[in-house]
Amino acid sequence: MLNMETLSLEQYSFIANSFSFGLAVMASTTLFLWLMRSSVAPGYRMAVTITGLVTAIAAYHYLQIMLSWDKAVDVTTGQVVATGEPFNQAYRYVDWLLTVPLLLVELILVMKLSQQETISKSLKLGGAAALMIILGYPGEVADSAGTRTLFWVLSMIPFLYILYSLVVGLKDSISKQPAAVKGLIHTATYLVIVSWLFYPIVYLFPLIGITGGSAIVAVEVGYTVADIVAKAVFGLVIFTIAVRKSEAEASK
Ligand code: RET
Repeated sequence: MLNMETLSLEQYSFIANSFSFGLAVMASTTLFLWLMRSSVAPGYRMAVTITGLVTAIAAYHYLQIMLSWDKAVDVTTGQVVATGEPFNQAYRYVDWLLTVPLLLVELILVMKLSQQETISKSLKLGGAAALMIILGYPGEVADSAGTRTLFWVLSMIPFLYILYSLVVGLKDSISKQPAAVKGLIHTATYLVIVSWLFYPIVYLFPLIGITGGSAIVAVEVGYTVADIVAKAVFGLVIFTIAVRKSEAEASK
């Protein structure tokens, strides 16, 4: 459980503001994606719908995270006083459990592989992603550095498998993509790799000498920034790929 009283009032508000920003980004990206869905060819609408679903699920969880953050302390005295109600970090992990496999499916769908390949890649990568999140949670809520480290190591195993599959396994598929989108699919794949690398690094902050309120700021703001890049920015790249591929197919 986080010790909320290690936060200064400024740190507490900074985190609250970053959650609020996260909610605004996720909700508006959802609206944009769903409203623009008909501007892509029917074959890509599923990918765009799922992209919007990811940001919608995230918007809901950011709202819950904000409410839980608000309830965990009382600031009416001008200081951060814990109310005794714990800040619920499970919302973040439940959000990831749902959205991370969907993000991978999105990337696979936009490549339009054979049905068999789509299903087998989605199951393998989606399953590994779920395992990675489940193994991370016990460490996130643990008070001891040893437990945090142990679950980091365990969660890194499926994580590295996913990265390896993306870099090596999808390279083949990328080379078969039309020229107009090869670059963008490349960008999407590397955006996944770079933005996802953020998470295990943010998780390590409390273990590498950042303490007290600063550790809470580093972790909460760090995950929020990573979520915005991995879901909203990535979603818009997927949408652009779908638009370009639709145009390329229409002019054939
Ligand atoms: C954890 C635990 C420590 C080790 C690793 C982790 C990886 C988390 C990742 C999360 C990605 C989340 C995304 C959310 C957006 O939708 C669980 C922090 C490897 C990669 C992309």
